Amino acid sequence: MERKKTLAVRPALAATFFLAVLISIVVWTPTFVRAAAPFTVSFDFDNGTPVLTMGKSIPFNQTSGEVTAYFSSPSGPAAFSIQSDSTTFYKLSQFSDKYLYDNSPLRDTLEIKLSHYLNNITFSFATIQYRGASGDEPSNITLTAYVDSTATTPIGSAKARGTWPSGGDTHPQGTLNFNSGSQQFSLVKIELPYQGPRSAVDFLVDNITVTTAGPIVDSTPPVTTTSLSGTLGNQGWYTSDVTISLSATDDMSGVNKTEYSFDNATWTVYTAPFAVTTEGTTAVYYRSTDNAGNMEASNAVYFNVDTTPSNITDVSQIPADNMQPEDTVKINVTVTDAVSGVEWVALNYTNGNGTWITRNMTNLEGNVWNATIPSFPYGTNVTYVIIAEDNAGNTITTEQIYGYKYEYQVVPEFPAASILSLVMLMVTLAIFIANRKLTKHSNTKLNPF
Ligand SMILES: [Ca+2]
Ligand SMILES: [Ca+2]
Ligand SMILES: [Ca+2]
Ligand SMILES: [Ca+2]
Repeated sequence: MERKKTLAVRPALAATFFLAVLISIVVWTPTFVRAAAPFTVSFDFDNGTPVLTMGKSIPFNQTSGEVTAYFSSPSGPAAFSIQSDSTTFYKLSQFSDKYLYDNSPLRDTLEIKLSHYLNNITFSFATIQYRGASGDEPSNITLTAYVDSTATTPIGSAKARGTWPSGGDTHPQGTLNFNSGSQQFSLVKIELPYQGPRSAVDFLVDNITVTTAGPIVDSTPPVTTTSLSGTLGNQGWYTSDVTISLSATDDMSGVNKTEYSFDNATWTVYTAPFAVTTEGTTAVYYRSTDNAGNMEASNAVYFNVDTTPSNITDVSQIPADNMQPEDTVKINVTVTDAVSGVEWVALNYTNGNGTWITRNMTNLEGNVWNATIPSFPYGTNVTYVIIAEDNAGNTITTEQIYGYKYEYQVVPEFPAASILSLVMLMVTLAIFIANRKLTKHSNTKLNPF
């Protein structure tokens, strides 16, 4: 019977649902005040500011003394509202008049954000369940504490179960206490985890007493870490721009700022990842300062960037032209790389049969590299390109630089010049023979006697 009456309260609560959704859009931001000395205040929903009317749904603020608590739930505004024994028809002697009642039949989480960092919280609770088979224990209610609403990992938790009612009370009631020791928290989540088919899904809280944490004694600077992103080539060189991300954590008071510098003298406040486009070796110095003013000693990360391939110039061949079938051809080139240096140079040639042959070039002296193309028969067309890779792994070919391949032809077996010489020789010989015949005939003619 009592439970039925409780359910009758809900339609009236639903009427305020829409308004409450609108209110919940106005985000209340805790100011995270640190008290000069610890003090204790209580929230009992009866005496705080503003006055909470019966039936009021979350979210709402309650201020008690210097501390403001903001009550909300991921389940939405219908999940919790202000009620008392006069509206629920329960009898709960551990509670003062008004309490915060979980009136949704789901498993609902109550979140309480506080304006101050705390290190202790105590509250009264009742779990809405009825004693069934003997040996059943009342359900455990749990509290999980977080540094603030951005924290994903709790600093700790506690659980407690009430005792079965006696003396006319209707539901199990108890008290839960959580003390965080030297740690601090400003957000708690209260819920009833599933504990079997007979476990409670609804609860009430009241008389929430909190103790603020004292001033923070923080003498440890934050710790900053870096992460680099870019295309990593060979031997630790990046072959692209490098983007640097910094992140920092602090043990107690929190990170106030992170800074970076390229000279360890002029500092810039870090707000977002930034790119370094300068080739060569770059040092990025970094440090962070916490809210207590502790500054981390500067650290540095060093990295190498080479985005430019080597330059290949002065390609020469010996002999320069008129290659004979017995000639090997020496190829000399000059290769330079101002940033990471030249790793290797190769000669790639073909005699036109479709197969390319690669020869490593030898570093003769300075920037001069050399390789030899073997001799080929009369009339062979030889095509070649030079390839160079720098120590970072950037490669380039002469064809990419200049837009063409180098080529030469071994002399044909009967070059035009030789044929011409032969023809001239034969013509000379013919003239000579003709002259000889003419001379002989004349002599005959001139000497008739
Ligand atoms: Ca109360
Ligand atoms: Ca519930
Ligand atoms: Ca610190
Ligand atoms: Ca280079």
